[in-house]
Amino acid sequence: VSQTSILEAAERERTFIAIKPDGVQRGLISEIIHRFERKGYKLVAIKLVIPTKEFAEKHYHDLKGRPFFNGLRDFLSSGPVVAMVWEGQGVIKYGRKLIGATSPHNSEPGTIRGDLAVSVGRNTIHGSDGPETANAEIALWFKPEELVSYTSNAEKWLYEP
Ligand code: IDP
Ligand code: MG
Repeated sequence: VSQTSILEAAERERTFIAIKPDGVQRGLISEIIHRFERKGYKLVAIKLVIPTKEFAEKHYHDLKGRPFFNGLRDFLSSGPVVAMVWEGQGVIKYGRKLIGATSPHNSEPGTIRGDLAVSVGRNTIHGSDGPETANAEIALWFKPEELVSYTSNAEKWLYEP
């Protein structure tokens, strides 16, 4: 067992979460971080960046060819983005639950997009959709040394030994 967590390595899952320019401009940074923090997930990396268009294309490479792709790329690079890595048991899948459906019209109340957004092109937040994309997106946005391993005091209360 690692010295930095009571969780087994396989349970120390990580996901990439980004607050998009609309979320930053609307003053929703703390609101969004709060939802991941209070759930019990651990923040292991965070920075504020304005992605270039080229970088935004890389991030959304799987959507190239879609009619909204250029608008999406231009929007992601239009202002500061809060890039983060969150860690915890099941964080990839449950992070997507906290975020809600892609279109805020379909997002349940209580989710981030359900509570805080109205339109699909301005849905405030990105979250990795699976283990492979999580790894790829973390590697795209962060250098390995920017990921901080530390013991969270809360872990012994969040997880059974
Ligand atoms: P996700 O963010 O829920 O994973 P994706 O299908 O990966 O959704 O699409 C990435 C982003 O592209 C969405 O968050 C949304 O902002 C935008 N997007 C997706 N579909 C549409 C659309 O039909 N019109 C405009 N923007 C869209
Ligand atoms: Mg996606």
